[in-house]
Amino acid sequence: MSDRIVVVSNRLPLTARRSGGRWHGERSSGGLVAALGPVLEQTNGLWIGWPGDAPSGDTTGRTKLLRQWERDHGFAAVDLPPGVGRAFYEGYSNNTLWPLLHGFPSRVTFDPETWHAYRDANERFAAGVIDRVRPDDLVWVQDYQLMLLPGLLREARPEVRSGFFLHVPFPPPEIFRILPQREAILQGLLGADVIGFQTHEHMGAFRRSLLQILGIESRMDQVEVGGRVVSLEARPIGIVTDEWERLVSSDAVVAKRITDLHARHAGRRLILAVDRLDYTKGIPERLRAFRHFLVSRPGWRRKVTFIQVAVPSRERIPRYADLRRQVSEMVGEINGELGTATWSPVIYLRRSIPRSELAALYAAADVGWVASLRDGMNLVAKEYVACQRDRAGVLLLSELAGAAGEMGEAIRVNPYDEPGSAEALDRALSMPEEERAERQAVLLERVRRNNALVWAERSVADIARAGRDPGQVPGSVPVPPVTEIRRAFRSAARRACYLDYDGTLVPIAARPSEAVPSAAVGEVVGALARRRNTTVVIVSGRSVLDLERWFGDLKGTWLAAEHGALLRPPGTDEWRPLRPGADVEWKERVRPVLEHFAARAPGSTIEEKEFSLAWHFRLVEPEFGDWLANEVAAALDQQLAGTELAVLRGNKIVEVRFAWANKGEVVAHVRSLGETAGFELAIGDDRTDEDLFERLPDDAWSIRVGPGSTRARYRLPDPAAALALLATLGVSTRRTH
Ligand code: ADQ
Repeated sequence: MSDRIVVVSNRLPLTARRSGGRWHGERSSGGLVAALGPVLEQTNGLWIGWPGDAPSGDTTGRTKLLRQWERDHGFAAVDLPPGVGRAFYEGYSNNTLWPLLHGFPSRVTFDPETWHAYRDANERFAAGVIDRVRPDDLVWVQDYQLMLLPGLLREARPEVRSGFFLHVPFPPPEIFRILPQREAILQGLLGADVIGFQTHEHMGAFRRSLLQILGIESRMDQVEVGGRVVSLEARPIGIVTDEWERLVSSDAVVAKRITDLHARHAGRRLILAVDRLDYTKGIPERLRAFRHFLVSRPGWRRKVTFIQVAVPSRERIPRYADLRRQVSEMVGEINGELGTATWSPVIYLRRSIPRSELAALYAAADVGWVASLRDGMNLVAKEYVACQRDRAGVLLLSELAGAAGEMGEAIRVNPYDEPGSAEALDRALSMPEEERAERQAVLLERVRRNNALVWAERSVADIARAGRDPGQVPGSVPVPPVTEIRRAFRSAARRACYLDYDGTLVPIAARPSEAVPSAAVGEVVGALARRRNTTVVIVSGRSVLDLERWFGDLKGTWLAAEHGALLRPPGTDEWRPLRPGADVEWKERVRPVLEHFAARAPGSTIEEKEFSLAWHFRLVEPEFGDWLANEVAAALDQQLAGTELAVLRGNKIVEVRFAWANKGEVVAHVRSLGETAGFELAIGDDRTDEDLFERLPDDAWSIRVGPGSTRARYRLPDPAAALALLATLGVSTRRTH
């Protein structure tokens, strides 16, 4: 990894503080710092962020300290005026975006003032980056406070590669679209080359918002905007597992604390919850479920203790202050109602505790309980598993946390289901050791493997790749040099042109039957075929019937139907299969599968050709169509494994056909019949045309029409441009042959 990494986050990992008249930096020890530290060090990187409020009065010492940080540690500070900082952070970030992104629309506050502050703050962060960034740097922007930054950076420095990672969830479009600034936020994100999410679910929700709000269609893992490709990645964040394991296995302070905890709670099972005091974490819900557990299962009373550790957070926001009061009251209620003189059901620690204390609690607890109502990932779940090591406690994990997708061996709970959660707790406490050990071993292995360092390295590699692979970026495939192509065409003794039909000679239409060639197409192709020593091959996925109808009269051209399964050589009326004697009995097995899916997607149709079956879903709602298409492809892939058939995803189509029926084979066949042409040209618009490009020599004129990754050397925007190019070749200014 040699490119310099520039991380941008709301907070710097150091906060400037004054004590005893002197300024000093206080380090925060979050997981992000630990994960990014190594990547930044390796590349001599920079971290740009806010260093904490500057109190009024003399701040010369502070300014000096910040300068020194940048020089010595690569920590560059972006200051925010107090009014802006507060409206940006507490206002728009935490009172608008946080509840919205977590899917709590009723908690969202809309205030145009805070939006201005958000934009202002993002501009200040952007300026901090723009001042320092070099063309080869990789900029990596963190989280929801900086969603406009990628767009601002793209405007000012389009050459710089950048990524964005969203630590929190992305909500379904029905929720996201209530945000008055929804377009600006989406556009801001699309300024990045890579947008990373914690889970596929969040990524899917983002894609649906792009479609419903901006009308931008995306593919599974990429979006094309303004001639650029933005990659989408699901990259679940991890923890620095080694550090937690080391604390538990070889730190004397931690070992002592664990012994103390066991002694203090001898004869009782410990249940542990650790959260920021935030309404998304389901703290009251879990307390209610715990109370339900004790009330409905009195046998467990005095045999369990529930330790709730909660670090206060965002306390200047009223809703958070309310939550703090509510939790304190609930704890008091439960202890008052169910406790005894020698037993408190709930122990409540409302403060930030040192890592060694946290590690000891994780290690000593029999059950780790995560009850998030919504959570991007939830690192506590992973920290608990890491600290349990071989001890095999049980993790109760909310199915609404991102971590649930990765931690299937935990006991999943719906945090809103009070009796269900109580029952799950009972199950966790009663689980036989063998089963606990089995689940823990698998979880631990995965937490170790998908750790924070791997997350950081993969994410940085995603950004490094952006803009480097010419096949991925439409803008980087040049337009064809028309004059040069004409010259090459004229000077060659023999020429061959392979032309795709749909999307290349005619625009894609809503229904295949509507994509009828205009008179111009016939004229251009006819003129080209009339040039001497010029072989023209129309290579299409269409049926014999369609090609006959539209090009039957062009006796001088080759026609290749069904991707080359059937060929009509020039000067004949006769169609021949590329492989005679192929058996199509398989269609009887595949048709019912396609019919099953077609019935679920009104507007989709099944097309039967001589050697293939296809399911078209252009008229189906795109998101649903793509999702079903994945299912069809997966179902058929399995069914057809080991046969000579292939399942292909084209443009709004899933097709089953013989693996040998591909356009590359047509090139091979035509080339095998005659002298090699000195001029070879191929034009096509989709995946199936890539087979054409691949089979031709490197110096052939290969042209992709429209967007999408390609191995073609050149790109034209649309069929009209392709037709114009072919027209100039068909016209002979001087009859040289
Ligand atoms: P958070 O909402 O902060 O993070 P989480 O992932 O659980 O949620 O991380 C909390 C961190 O704070 C943990 O590392 C934990 O050890 C620590 N912590 C909690 N209580 C503490 C206490 N009392 N004392 C000391 N430390 C304490 C956001 C998203 C998450 C996402 C992370 C990382 O909301 O969904 O997992 O970012 O991407």
